[in-house]
Amino acid sequence: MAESIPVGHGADHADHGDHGHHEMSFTEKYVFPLDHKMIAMQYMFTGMFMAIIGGFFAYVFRMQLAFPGIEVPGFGVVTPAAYNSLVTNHGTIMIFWVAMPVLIAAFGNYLIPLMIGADDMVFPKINRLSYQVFLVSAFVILGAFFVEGGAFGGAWTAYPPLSTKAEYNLSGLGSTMWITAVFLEFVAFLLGGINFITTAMNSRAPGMKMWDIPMVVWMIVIASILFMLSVGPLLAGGIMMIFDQNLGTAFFDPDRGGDPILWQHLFWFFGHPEVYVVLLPAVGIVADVITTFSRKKLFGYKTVLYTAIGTGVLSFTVWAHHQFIAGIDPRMANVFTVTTLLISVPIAEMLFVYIATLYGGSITLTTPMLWALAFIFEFLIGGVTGIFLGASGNDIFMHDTYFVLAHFHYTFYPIAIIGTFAGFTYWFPKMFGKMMNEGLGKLHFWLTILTFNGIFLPLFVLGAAGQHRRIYDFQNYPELAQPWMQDIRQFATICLCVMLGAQLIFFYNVIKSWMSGPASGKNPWRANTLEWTAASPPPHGNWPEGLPNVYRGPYEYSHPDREEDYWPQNEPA
Ligand code: HEM
Ligand SMILES: [Cu+2]
Repeated sequence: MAESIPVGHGADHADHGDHGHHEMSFTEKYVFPLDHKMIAMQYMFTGMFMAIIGGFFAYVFRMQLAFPGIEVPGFGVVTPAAYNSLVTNHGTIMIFWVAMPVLIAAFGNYLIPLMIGADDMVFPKINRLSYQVFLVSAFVILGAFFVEGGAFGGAWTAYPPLSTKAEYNLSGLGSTMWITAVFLEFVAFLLGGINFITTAMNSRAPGMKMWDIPMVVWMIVIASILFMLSVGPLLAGGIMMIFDQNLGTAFFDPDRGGDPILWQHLFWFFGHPEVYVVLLPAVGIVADVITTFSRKKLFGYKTVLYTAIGTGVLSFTVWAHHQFIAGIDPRMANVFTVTTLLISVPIAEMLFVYIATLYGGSITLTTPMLWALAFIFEFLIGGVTGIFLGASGNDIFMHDTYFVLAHFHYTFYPIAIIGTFAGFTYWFPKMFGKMMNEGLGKLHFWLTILTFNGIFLPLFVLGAAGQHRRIYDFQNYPELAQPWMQDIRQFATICLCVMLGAQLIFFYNVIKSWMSGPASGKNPWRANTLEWTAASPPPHGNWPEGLPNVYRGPYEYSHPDREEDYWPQNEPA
């Protein structure tokens, strides 16, 4: 069987003759594909579809916060229960059904074989299975909105006893569907991770050494390892939660001797590394984009790599910073304060490395480059505000306020949205063989970035003024119902509406460029990495004429001995 032997897949292809293949039916090609690029597209467009749903939920509950009690156009009046389940599923969907599938699965599937010079993943059938399990999980999470009691409303962190008792969360079946969906999604990513790691390690083109692997590939590999190492306890916790919900066990139920804090440990032991699981691929995308558009070598390639690994290891030691007010021993809180403040060092270092890469480069501000620069700038705000929250004494005041909410949106939004746009606009010519429209791309960029800051910067202020998260109607709290506060809420919501509207420009640009954009050729950005040596879009098998050889690292831009300012990895010296 081809997929059990790493090198076998290529041989398998040769058997088909000169890639004429048998004509694949529509179902074989688009519904149950084995080609890594098609699976990548499935993940990409499912993720984008889920982003629209997650964004729509944000629109509905932000309308409720800005104009309490109104009939939200396109939704209706938001009840308190609906508010809770919209917030819960917004968070859950954005992390597990948008950030994960797009950044890891879509970019990982698309880029890993193409950037290491392989014709496909090592295990194409596991790859296909991964997407199928993922798709089922998406149906389960969305299906919960249609069952009796509605979708789960106990927050994306699902703390017991709220999450385990139907009489508290009011959504018996919905809460079981929520945890089942998350469980299935984890299974899908375990299956995907096996492929990413083995393919990157075993199927590299001849001549490609460890240090010749492009950064985005490394980052997806490290992220997959982090995911695998952290998810086990939460999978166990998920089963325990399903038992508590349905079979009368009491792992987490304090009334009957269970321990609700146990869940918090299991959740955050996974939950904090999860931030790095989605962060690292975005960091990798940014590395590849900024080197191309500053025509410079990545400053400190190995430094970035070791830093990423070090950050990954450290990320297993910070989880209890989410539990500073959960009654943990203050001495223990000190330990977690120290580890948390420590982890900001490598992250800051990575950003410095990027700034050093840009320094003195000949920078062109293309749309992907603007996104990459915005990532550096906006993520910096997320990182710096995290330091406030990592200090346990301060977090006693800040915990569960909108300061926290603004902080983590300044990390997740750059990761999931900005990072994705950087990668998507950069590799669009490869994926579809067409150039995107730069004017529309820039308009979309500026509208999205300005409104993003318009939404979330003011929320730091509200948070510092004591505004709590997960509140349905602030008019019930006189100290939070002051007119200036309501003005800020309305401003944030209006910015959100403009931002969501601006996404139409993006989808219009994608469809129009795909249909009638100028042809891109193989290497429109004059970049070094191997994917740019394949046809655009690459055919099944990627290089039917024969796989490339590699002679050097991925970032040899502006080499003094060369006339051209780039030096493709596959070009003999
Ligand atoms: C599209 C713009 C977005 C807006 C306007 C927005 C707004 C919000 C607001 C206001 C809340 C809290 C509501 C409450 O506590 O009552 C929230 C929660 C959350 N958001 Fe977003 N968000 C956006 C995008 C994202 C993205 C891209 C991610 C992650 C990739 C994300 C992840 C989360 C998470 C994890 C929660 C916590 C949910 C919970 O408390 O259970 N959001 N969002
Ligand atoms: Cu954390």
